Amino acid sequence: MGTLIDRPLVVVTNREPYVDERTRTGIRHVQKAGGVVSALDPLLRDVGGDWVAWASGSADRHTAPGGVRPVPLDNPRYRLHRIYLTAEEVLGYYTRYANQGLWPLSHLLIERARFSRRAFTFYRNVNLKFARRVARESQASSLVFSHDYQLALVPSQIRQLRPDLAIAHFWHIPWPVFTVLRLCPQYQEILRGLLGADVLGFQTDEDVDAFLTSVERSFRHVAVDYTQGQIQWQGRVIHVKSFPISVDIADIESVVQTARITRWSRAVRHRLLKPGQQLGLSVDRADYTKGIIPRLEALREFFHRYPDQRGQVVFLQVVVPTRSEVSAYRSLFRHVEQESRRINEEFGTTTWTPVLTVRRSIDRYRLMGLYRAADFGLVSSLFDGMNLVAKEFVSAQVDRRGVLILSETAGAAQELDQALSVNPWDPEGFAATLNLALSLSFDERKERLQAMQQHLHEHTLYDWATDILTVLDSQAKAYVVES
Ligand code: GDG
Repeated sequence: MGTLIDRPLVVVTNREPYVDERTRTGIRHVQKAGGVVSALDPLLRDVGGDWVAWASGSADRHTAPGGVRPVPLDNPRYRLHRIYLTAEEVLGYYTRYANQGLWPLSHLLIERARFSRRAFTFYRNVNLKFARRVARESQASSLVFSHDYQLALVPSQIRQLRPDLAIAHFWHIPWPVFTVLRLCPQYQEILRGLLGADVLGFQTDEDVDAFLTSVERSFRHVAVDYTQGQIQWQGRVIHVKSFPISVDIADIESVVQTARITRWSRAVRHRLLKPGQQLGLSVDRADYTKGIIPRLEALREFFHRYPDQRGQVVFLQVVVPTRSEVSAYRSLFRHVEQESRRINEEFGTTTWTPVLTVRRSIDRYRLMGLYRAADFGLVSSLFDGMNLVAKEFVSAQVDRRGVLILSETAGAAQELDQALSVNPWDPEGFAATLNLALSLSFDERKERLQAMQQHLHEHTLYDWATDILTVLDSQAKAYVVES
């Protein structure tokens, strides 16, 4: 990584990697959970630079006079630039337009999507605040790396303010097919916003195809080259490519083999399992796209169809609170509790509770220890850009005992082909696959894991970032040569 980044790097995301929260006893400095942050924080810690993000913590202003906070606190490696927003702005751009509009639409859950012109006005104005800060903080040679569906207009806004900057934007979630995209009343503005970038990254080739088709169908004066993944638009060339995001497998392997996490991982098995029982694990933000309810329905089906398996499996679900300002998310929590209780009441005994729920965020080290401890991991997203949990599970399985059961509609399924694949919409098929997973021999589990671990060693988080920034860097150089 070090050799590539000889230019200053400016990362732009909605969520900040470190938040300062006011508590009764003082100020708590928290590292946030979530795919985007998990991916980018190690990168900036490694190469240094600037990160622009919304200041969401209650003590953020206090700890960042002037809007800048060096992070991480114990060993500052880069500068976090905080964007302060009013409650009304957050409601409009984040809760409404991004989370109740673009998020469900991109995951093809059309009936959940709500759009409004008023919310879009907030979205546009808040995006502009981000763009202005980036324009101010960037040096002439900076590479700008912006992210995701909350900031789709930022690339073109930055380009207007600073045409000299090289910009890559990565879209972390699925890109919807055009027939779905066009339901968004502002879809052309969203596309124009993204087309301000030099490089547009998506998780899979399917996303790239869907994006290129959307552009071709939306505008007249545009040339789309599907083979090269290039768009000619307003005298510029935009490179559109899939860059599957990944994890730092070497780091995860070393974390789970520390003495503390090895002990913790053993203790978890000892505490939760009786001899002969297998431990199942799922870890999700409590989001309706993660298929938590369909998974519990499949589990119920499993205990119905395979009575011999009752008492043989303990299923631990970590469900991390998220976006609690949206009512669909609050009700999902209640629903998860009801479904889990139903399974426990129907099948549980005085000595066996089939489903255990952890309803809070767990520190990263222990989370990796849980992955190591499990005999099988369940990822059942209805739709998912990538799903880093699947890759983390495989990475942490140093004892090679765990089977990964993975939704075929998660981006990760395109790479982790030794996982057992499930259709989250098919409870009977899901239950049968779960039964198969439990019966796999140690040798077969080991072989499958080895193949997937090798893939992850060859496609790391650093490769992901390097690939995107290398393409961006060469574009920027080509541009300088031409002009
Ligand atoms: C979006 C896209 C795409 C979870 N619970 C805890 C915790 N986590 C961490 C996991 C993992 C991350 O959060 C979740 O990442 P996912 O990829 O599964 O999902 P999203 O948050 O929806 O992320 C997704 C991703 O962006 C990256 O491009 O893969 O498709 O939707 O890293 O470990 N971390 C800690 N405690 C928890 O309790 N510390």
